[in-house]
Amino acid sequence: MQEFDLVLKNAFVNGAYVADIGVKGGIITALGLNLSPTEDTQIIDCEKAIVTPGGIDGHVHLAQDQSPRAKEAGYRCADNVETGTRSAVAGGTTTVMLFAEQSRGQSLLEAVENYHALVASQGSYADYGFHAIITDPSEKVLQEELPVLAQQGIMSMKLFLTYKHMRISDHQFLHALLKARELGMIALVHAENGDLVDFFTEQLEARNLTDSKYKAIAHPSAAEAEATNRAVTFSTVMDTPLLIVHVSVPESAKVIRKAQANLQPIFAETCPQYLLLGKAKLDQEHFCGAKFICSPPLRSEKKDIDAIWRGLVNGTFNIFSSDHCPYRFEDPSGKQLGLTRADNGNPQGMFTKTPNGLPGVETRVPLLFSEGVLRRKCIDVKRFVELTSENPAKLYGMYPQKGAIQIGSDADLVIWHPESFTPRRLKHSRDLHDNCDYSPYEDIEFLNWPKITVLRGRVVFRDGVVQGRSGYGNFIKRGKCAMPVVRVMEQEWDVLHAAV
Ligand code: DUC
Ligand code: ZN
Ligand code: ZN
Repeated sequence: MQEFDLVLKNAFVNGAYVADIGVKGGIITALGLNLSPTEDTQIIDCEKAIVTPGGIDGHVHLAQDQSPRAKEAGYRCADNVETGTRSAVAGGTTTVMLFAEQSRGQSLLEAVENYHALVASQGSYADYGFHAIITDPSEKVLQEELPVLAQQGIMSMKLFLTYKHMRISDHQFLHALLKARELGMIALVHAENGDLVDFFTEQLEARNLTDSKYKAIAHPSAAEAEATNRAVTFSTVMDTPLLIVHVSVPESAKVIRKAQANLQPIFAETCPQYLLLGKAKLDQEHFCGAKFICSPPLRSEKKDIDAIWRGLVNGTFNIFSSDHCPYRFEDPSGKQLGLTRADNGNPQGMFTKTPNGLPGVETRVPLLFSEGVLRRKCIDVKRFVELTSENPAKLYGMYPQKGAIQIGSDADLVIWHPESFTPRRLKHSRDLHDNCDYSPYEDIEFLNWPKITVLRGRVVFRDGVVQGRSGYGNFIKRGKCAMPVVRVMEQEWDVLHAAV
């Protein structure tokens, strides 16, 4: 007889069928009716509540204040690895993709080693992988260091087309994509035209228009659409799959949709803030707009937000990530860095000095379940699972170890409340487990929330309380992107290889 450490009885698996889920050694080993527990088996009766695979957040910044640049600016991230991953599991996310950031001139391998050491010192509640942020794609980094990272299972790089201290030139971008193609890595691109943003920022500053609401004007939609178009063009020329991260406006979604219709290898991510928060959030008294400063900024009206929702429904967006990057509001090293005094002594916001980013790793999965599946009913559970777990697992080379409720997959599971859940408005201090001091989503009434989160067979969150300690989370060694793409078998420039 098969033995189990854990059996989830009466699970409404992915909202599709009711079955028991048997778990042994952290792995799903059986799916069936009336699985028999033994004496030592832990049993959880799901009472036909929906059970989905543990969420995978493809975009999480934790302890991103270690770089010389962040130190110089005096930024302090609200979350380290321990608090950020504690928050993740409390919101049904069992795997987070973190960013190991290379400073210019630094070895990429050293940046990754440092980040490994940081995570080890703090311990993670969730499983995790790293994207390597490349700010200095030197010959050594691309030819010697990246292949080592690929062997270590770090199969993704993030490239920036904006931010003075991070952006790479088009020439460097092409080199990085060429290497990504060779190693089977996926490139994530922050697509904003840095010169356009810098130009408008300077113009606004010269006119003393620096309050939080001007952040939206400093980053015109065209800056995102132009850089997206460039990234799409380069990806196609290089025949290398690429993901545009945090797409925020319909103009870029349109570019992406057209490329996808053409079967170009383009994937796209959007985030809760671009579906649920509009430009009015930046225009609030008492510097409160600073709580909503992020890049790309919130600058949409309702009709544009609706267009982003449509992209989520029609498949333009493949993954839904948080871009969790929290700074406390009441912290002189957090959002308050952007509060200065005008010449007349009145308080004045300075969006250029306000750290960019919003918290959201805990609310991501419940928000999409509540808003997308239950309130708007514009996506079903299947699509919800694709966006929050299955596609990130495929894109980042973890499928089917992660992102699936299948025999052989890690037993990473979220048990939702049965229908008896009472809708409730979120209160940061009562409900969330991060180390920030606010949530951008406090106005929203949640129609459900994960009741239990299981990571590799262990209950890590139950009825509002995180269980156990940090340190159970493992580093996940990843393989190649498993999202289907149509490759162009022969490029004209393949002659370059032939000539070597
Ligand atoms: N924008 C980013 O690109 N990353 C972190 C936070 C933010 O607002
Ligand atoms: Zn970014
Ligand atoms: Zn980010």
